[in-house]
Amino acid sequence: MSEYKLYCFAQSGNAYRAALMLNLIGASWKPVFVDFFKGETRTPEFRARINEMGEAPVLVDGNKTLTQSGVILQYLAKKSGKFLPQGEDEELEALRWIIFDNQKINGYLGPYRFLKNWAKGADPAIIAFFKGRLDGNLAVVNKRLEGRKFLLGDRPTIADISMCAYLYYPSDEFGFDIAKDHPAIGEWLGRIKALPNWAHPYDLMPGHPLQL
Ligand SMILES: N[C@@H](CCC(=O)N[C@@H](CS)C(=O)NCC(=O)O)C(=O)O
Repeated sequence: MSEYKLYCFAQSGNAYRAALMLNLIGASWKPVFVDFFKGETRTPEFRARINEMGEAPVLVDGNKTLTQSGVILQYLAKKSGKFLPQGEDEELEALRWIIFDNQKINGYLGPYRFLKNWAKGADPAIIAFFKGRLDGNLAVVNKRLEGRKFLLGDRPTIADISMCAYLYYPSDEFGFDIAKDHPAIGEWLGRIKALPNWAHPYDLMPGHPLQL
């Protein structure tokens, strides 16, 4: 029997953070498909039984149920001892980048990609607004990675696993090539991809290709 269950779906970069972490630490886990595109996260059943916040990912470890990818990453890092920031300064630094990622990078990339690919009648002005914010925020991360192997230094941590959430999805889903426009991000993505047990989100989680 698998040690962990992860509620997730292939198109979710937020869920990919948890799925990738489980793979990278060599955990035994199985995905539970969340039918996000049919509105499952908004049903009263999902909110009552799985996550009151109405979101994936959700990690189940025995009697413990955790949500918010940042919390899940922290939990798995502490439990496995892998990708764990060392000492208070690194812990705070990792948290700083995880919050910046949640709000300013993947917090924009997720809705931007959703509006561009799947929302019907999305206002182009909103998509353009997100793209403008993304260009500036990705430049911040690119600058941080110039001369550094990973966000905190020479070693990959949960800050990197959080930050890469949406960045491996195909560039045609974004309409621009993040790795090409931001070369230090491109090289860093290559370093994460080279870690043992790395897998692409579309290979790791159920629901690809999408059937609408
Ligand atoms: N900050 C959360 C974000 C989770 C999130 O927004 N998940 C999306 C899927 S990518 C979701 O489930 N949205 C549900 C909805 O909008 O109904 C995390 O990092 O776990």
